[in-house]
Amino acid sequence: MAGSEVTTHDPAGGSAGFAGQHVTVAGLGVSGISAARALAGLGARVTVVDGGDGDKQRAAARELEAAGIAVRLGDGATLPEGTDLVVTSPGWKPDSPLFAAAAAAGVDVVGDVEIAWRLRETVTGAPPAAWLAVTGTNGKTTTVRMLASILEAEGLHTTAVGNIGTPIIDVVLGQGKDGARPYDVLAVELSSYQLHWAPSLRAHSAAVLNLAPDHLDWHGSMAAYAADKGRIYEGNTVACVYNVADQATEDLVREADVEEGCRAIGFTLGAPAPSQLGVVEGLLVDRAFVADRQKQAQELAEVADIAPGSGTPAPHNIANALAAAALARAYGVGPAAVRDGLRAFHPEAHRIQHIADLAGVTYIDDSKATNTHAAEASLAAYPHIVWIAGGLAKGATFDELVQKSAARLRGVVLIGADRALIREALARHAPDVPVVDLDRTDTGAMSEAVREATRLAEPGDTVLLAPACASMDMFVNYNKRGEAFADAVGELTARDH
Ligand code: UMA
Repeated sequence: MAGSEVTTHDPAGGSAGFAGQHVTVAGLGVSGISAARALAGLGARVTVVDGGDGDKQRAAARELEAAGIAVRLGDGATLPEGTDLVVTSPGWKPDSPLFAAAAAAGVDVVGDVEIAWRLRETVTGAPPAAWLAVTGTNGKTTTVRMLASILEAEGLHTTAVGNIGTPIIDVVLGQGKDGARPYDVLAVELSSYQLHWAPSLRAHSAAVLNLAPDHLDWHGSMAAYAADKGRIYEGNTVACVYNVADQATEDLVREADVEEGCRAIGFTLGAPAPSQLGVVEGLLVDRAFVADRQKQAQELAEVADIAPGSGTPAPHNIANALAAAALARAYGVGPAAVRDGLRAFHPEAHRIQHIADLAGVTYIDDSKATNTHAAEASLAAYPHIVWIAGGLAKGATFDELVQKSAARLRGVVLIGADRALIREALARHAPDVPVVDLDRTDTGAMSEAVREATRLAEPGDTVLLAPACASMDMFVNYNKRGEAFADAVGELTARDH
């Protein structure tokens, strides 16, 4: 390794090799702030650089400067003099000029996940918590939350960390502080960005849920994106969990260099083959972690145990539950805890969230479906749908999504800046489906969309907000878009039905 060498074995929370090092942290967001504070706490001389110079960055900069950390705003390209190591935030693209400067100076660039991984053995002196890692284009957050719920049901001390929003360095360094019980195991959500910058990560077990084109502007190609996702399997010790329905995930397992004895475990919505988890007559069944997988199967839970109270689970959430169960079983969790953990799990807001049943019509908020892959999973979950779609397309095309979903569509209400792209795909592949095209982006637009959708719906139908687009043309974020949908459903009167 050029530049800096970080020692990992450093019992009782020493400097872990960072003392006296000049570390440049790229990015003053959630991960950058966490990394900067942690490294300064370990005795490193830290400079944070950020290309932005807005109010948010200035406020964060003042706080870090008060803690003795140098911050340079408005220049994310120049490498500070004397840098020994660059620790980047995940959002920074590999071709950023800062990294070209680092390469020219022979300085390593790693991410905050890499630092957390290297530090994990230095903190309590006890064996570090195992990492059960999850990636995939969609479903990561749900799956790690399900996994954490299952691990908790087993009585293990755990938490969900990583891309989910809790910086992993904070959790690793916070271990055992103030007498707190150290974590037994962590449920780690990893994005392709984080995986790219974490070369020495070796999880206990890991899952890739699915693989569809996303973030191609960051990675440069689908092959590069897949390769970064596949890093999650590198060095796994017990299980590489893949999606039987998504060959690309199994290919990544095949290409991975794992520890001797590590097994490939599939999950499927069908009946499981040996070394798979699957579904048989409404039951989640394990044919992988049993004494004789040729002859035996272990019942884990009923499908209805997945977040009861949130309606019938959508197929992709059954798949997420199977992936979470596979990782938990790889860690040695018993069947009862899988059932109890899935029962205790509550879906996050705006992810296939059941809002109301009114006059026989079900209203579902999947505002989180900001890309076509997520919307496709959501549309596959209901037989007769009035679909509310549109927003910012981010360069996506909609033909495949419309083709696959056309037979389920009772009607479509289009909103947002790029709605013409969806309208044209509908004209090509679903010309008989009625379409309402709402040419307004004011705050009342969602109310009108919900009223129009209700007009198109018949009893037994689902009105589904699954925009397949980002929200920022009309809303602050997808949360606000989902809230506007729920408010609009709340405003419906008997007259609307
Ligand atoms: N910046 C630059 N130059 C650049 C890029 C960014 O100066 O070229 C600066 C920005 O001005 C900003 C900071 O860097 O101040 C932001 O860094 P970041 O984009 O890496 O974001 P963080 O706030 O550190 O949050 C990151 C993850 N963000 C991304 O991967 C884009 C969060 O995932 C994650 O929760 C958090 O770390 C903690 O681990 C969010 C996400 O959208 C939820 N992830 C993507 C996804 O899920 O699809 C991958």
